[in-house]
Amino acid sequence: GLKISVDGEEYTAAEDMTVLEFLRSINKEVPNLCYMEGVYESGACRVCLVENVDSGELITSCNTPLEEGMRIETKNDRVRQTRIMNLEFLLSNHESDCPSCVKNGSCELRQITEEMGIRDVRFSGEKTEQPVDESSPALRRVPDKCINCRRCENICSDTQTVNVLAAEGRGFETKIGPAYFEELASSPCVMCGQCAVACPTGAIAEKEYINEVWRALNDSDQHVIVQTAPAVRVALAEEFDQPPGTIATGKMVSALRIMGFDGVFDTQFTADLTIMEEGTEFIERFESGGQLPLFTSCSPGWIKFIEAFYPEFLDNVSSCKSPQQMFGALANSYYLEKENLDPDELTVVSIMPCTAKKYEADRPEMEEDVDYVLTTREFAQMIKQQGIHLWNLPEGNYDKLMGSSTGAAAIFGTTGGVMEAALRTAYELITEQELPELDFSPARGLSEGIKEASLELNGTEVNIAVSHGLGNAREVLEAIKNGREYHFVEFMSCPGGCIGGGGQPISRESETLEKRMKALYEIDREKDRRKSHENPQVQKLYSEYLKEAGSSRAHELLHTDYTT
Ligand code: HC1
Repeated sequence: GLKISVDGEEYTAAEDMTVLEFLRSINKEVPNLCYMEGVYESGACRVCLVENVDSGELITSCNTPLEEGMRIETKNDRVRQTRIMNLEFLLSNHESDCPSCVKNGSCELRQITEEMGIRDVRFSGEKTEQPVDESSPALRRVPDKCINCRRCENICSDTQTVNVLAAEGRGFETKIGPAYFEELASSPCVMCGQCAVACPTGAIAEKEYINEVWRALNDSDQHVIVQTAPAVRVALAEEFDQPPGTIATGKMVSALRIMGFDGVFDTQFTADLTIMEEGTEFIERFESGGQLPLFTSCSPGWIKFIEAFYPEFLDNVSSCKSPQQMFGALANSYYLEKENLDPDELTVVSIMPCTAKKYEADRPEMEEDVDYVLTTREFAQMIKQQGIHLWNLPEGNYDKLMGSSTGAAAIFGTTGGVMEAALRTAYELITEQELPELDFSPARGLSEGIKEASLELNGTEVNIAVSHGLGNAREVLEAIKNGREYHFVEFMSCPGGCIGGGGQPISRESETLEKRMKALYEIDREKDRRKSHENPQVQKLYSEYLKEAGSSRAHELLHTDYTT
């Protein structure tokens, strides 16, 4: 190990660490803004400074490697004063409308300013002035709140390989944004919202539709119904001081009823339906020599990505709408008929862990399906606005008609889940035998960005892959171009799948995704039925309304096509 001295005390350290990682390991937290654990360090914010006693220099701890014999001071007055000064520089060019900022509750700049005890900003000089960008249906950019930490750039360019957010200019003139400062809507932004999760301030966040939804709920002429995505129920509780992975399904349903929704439904119902349609599509392609591999289509950021960057693969994408859009289409047909409602009287709201779902609902080919999409964060806001104590509520139940789901649908919310759910059904439909083991472990887990497996279906070896994060999607597509043969591939835009969506509660803890994932597998395990084709309400929908999977009615309502 390395011999290191910190604030006059001797330590032995492991090799290959940065100074910041080491300081954290000995329980000395260092304030920082541009650093993202395990992902990114740039030294750009200069808030994590410590003193190298031997060189006399102040060094950025996040990107300086630990070296043998280093002597470090973390709390002398020079360190403290310089950190404060650097923060004041950032604050002097930051739009400080904190009380009304979308990130008020989760702003790291605000939190660090408080921790450092800054009560006065000594510098007031020139400020950069850039227009707010409202062009995107999913995201809103307020460049004057940007502190140039580059976290969004790193996520957008390195992790997602979308390369929309990047820095231009130097020094005071440095600005982060799409190339030539065009609007987000004219850029190839896929609206995954990973930038909004990464941003330590309110410089980029979801576009909110809270007021529109309150207006609909308060309009006595409107029948307002809501659907909730799988990953919301295992993250919402974090906004109410519960640990990640707390399952909030029943309390969430109760809150929605108190808020005044006329029907509370589950996107998991249409996730089961998606498996029926997509499974049927796979079997058709598989048995009749159709275009393979089949790519999943439920993650709208992924759809925008393939449309923008790999249009040559669009025939591989399943024609199934996502569960969100399938629900919207059924709400505006099946449900409308059952309830004897006029189309103008119905408002359909979705609660999603995803910012790109706002964009999906806005796509011209299916804009009739869903009216408003709220993120998990917006939903939590609304619960708080009504003074509802989520944790004191009883466990509510979804409405019957489109509220029941199997375990297969719950795991849609984590990477690998759609594949596992599809295999549970496809195996039984193709082989006409019962699947001996439901848990499909090769598709599970967060540590690998691309997971692969092979299984036998009626004597044919089927190769599958599961990819999460768009950089990994790019890698899979390049591999296919170079001859890799798969039959079925699941793609999710966000690292971790929907549990890590751009609309989820913001957490800087490394275990959060793991805990949300485990909670979804727990929901699956606890369900009486764990295969989509065994969902009785889905069976009823087919017998009453759609006839069979892949029918012309099903195609009309539940399938779509893509644009280049
Ligand atoms: Fe997802 Fe999906 S799982 S895309 O990750 O297929 O957003 O949660 O709702 O539509 O069901 C998101 C989650 C979600 C859809 C389903």
